[in-house]
Amino acid sequence: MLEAFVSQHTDLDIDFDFDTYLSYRRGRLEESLTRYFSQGEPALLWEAMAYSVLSAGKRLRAMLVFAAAEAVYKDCPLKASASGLDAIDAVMPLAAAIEMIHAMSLIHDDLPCLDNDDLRRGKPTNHKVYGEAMALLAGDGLLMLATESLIERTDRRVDRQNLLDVTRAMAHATGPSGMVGGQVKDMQFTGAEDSKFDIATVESIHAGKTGALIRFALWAPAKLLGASAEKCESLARLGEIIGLAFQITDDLLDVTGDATTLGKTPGKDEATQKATWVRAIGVDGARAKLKEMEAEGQNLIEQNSLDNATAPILRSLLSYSIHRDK
Ligand code: GRG
Repeated sequence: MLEAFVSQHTDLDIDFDFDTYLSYRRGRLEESLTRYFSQGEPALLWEAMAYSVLSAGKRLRAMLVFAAAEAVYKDCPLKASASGLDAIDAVMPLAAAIEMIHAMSLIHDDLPCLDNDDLRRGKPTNHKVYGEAMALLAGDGLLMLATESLIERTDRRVDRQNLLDVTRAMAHATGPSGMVGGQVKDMQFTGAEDSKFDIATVESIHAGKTGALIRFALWAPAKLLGASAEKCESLARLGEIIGLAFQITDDLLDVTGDATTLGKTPGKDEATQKATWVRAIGVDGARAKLKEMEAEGQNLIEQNSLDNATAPILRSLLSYSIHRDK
């Protein structure tokens, strides 16, 4: 079965097993990331960057990149021109860049000046191992390396204008209109009484803080491979749904999860009075909202024929982002 994935990334006419699919795709990502982080100077900075980026999380964002690439590749110009470029190879630097940005955001989020967390992915947080100053700089290093390596490592057969558009969109999703802006709103509403925020506030915090990068992870591979504007847009909309559903699940897990499974400290949202979905609409309300989002996502995938009938990768990733225990 794995051999079939190796030879036919886009035409999955084999029995689809989601766990096998995830483990194979994660394996390829880890191989590339390990290669990217095998050396560098100053050594301690590279060690601190590698500590976080190679410490395996769920790799959801990278999995979304691969799934979107597979969804569009058979109809896109690169495939049509028979360039010989494999869909996964074409988007690997993009998947790695997104994982670097995600890792940097976790390092900074865990710092004492923000969430002040000791545990991440089941290990001591970056600043607990390397100190605050090095953790700050490891985050800065990862942020810039993400851009540098995306531009440098993307195969020359990928259209340069598409690469430029994707690089610009990556900065947009990460910066003040995306992740950084969402984090600032999150800070501004932390500690607020329930009556001081509503669903629209929570949605806007999370659309920036978590949603922007997840939306980008589904839109960018389609853009990079030269897919139609309609395909890019429907994948972006799916990204918004998955981003929102993922964050609602995160808020629920903070209430219902345990530290060992989560690999991070639960109960922090309540302790710090964060503006979460659970505080806005309660546990039952959040679960009902998740059901709605899942149905909307499944419809979107079906109506836009985003999944191959024999390999429901996007449908499985949507469910995975909702029905997870960590
Ligand atoms: C981008 C310059 C710059 C600064 C970052 C700190 C900050 C500003 C933003 C915080 C972003 C953040 C940490 C959002 C939370 C997203 C979230 C739910 C993270 C957990 O993601 P998972 O569950 O983690 O995918 P794993 O460990 O599985 O990868």
